[in-house]
Amino acid sequence: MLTLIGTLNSPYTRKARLMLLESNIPHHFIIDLPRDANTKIVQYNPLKRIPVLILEDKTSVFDSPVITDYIDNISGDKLIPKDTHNRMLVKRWEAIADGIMDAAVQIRMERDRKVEQ
Ligand SMILES: N[C@@H](CCC(=O)N[C@@H](CS)C(=O)NCC(=O)O)C(=O)O
Repeated sequence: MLTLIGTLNSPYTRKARLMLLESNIPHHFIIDLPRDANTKIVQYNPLKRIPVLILEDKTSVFDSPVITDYIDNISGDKLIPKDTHNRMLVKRWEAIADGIMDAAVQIRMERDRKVEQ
C-alpha cells in the first residue's frame, strides 16, 4: 500500500491527500514534522520537505506536482485531463496554487520568527 508522509497543516500535503482520497486510493498517512529533531524525512527526500509518497517498492516520490501526477496516473487519469492542452491548463492552475502556497507559507514562517532573528 502507498504511504503518504506529511503534516496536517501543510497545504502541499493536503493537496496530495485530497488527490488520494478523491481517487479512492488506499493509503497510510504518517505525520512527520520536518523540523522535529527526530524527523525521518531526509531519508526519503534529500530536500527534507513534505509531502513524500512512498511506493510499495519503497521508491520515494516528492515534490507535490510529481506526487499529484503519479496519483492521477495510477488512478487512470481521473482528475487531470490526458490531452496535452487541457493537461497543461490544469497543471498551470496547480502551479499558480503552489505559488500562492509558497508565499503564504513564507509569510507564516516570517511572522513566527523571533524579533532578534
Ligand atoms: N515544492 C514543494 C514544497 C513543499 C514544502 O515546502 N513543504 C514544507 C511544509 S508546508 C516543508 O516541508 N518545509 C520544510 C520545513 O518546514 O523545514 C512541494 O510542492 O511539495
